[in-house]
Amino acid sequence: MMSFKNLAALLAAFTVLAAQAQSVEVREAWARVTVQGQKVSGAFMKLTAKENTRLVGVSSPVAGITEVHEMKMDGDIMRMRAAPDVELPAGRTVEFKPGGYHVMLMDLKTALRKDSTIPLTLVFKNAKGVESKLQVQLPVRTAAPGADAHGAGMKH
Ligand SMILES: [Cu+2]
Repeated sequence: MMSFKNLAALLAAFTVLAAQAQSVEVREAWARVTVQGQKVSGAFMKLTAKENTRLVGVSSPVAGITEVHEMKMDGDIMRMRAAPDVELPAGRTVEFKPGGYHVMLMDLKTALRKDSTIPLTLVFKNAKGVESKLQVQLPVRTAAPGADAHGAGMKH
């Protein structure tokens, strides 16, 4: 028979787990609309972690392959590479935006239609190595305001 003290400890542990799941705030998330036949799109958002955290995985049922990519200037050439591990320092907002970090949705199984939403699962790892998952619903939009360095013509 479980003692009251053990039960209290167990409940406290659950509370900690629940809090960890909420430890990264996702704001202004959106995915880019696709045109007929387009198999690749991008998703963008702002991530703010309460404690030092890393984004170690992304997945979405709408895409065969989902990866985090980073675009960076290499001299005067813009290069894109996979970023399997993105640092989210405590309290600092990391922006995923066209021309920087972005979630690449490849081998799309369905068109991303304007005003629909798509699910995206983010996998985080905290400083202790504990993983947590967060599922977000991204509205599908035509574009964010401002420059667009990662449009439909982008080759991967
Ligand atoms: Cu990309």
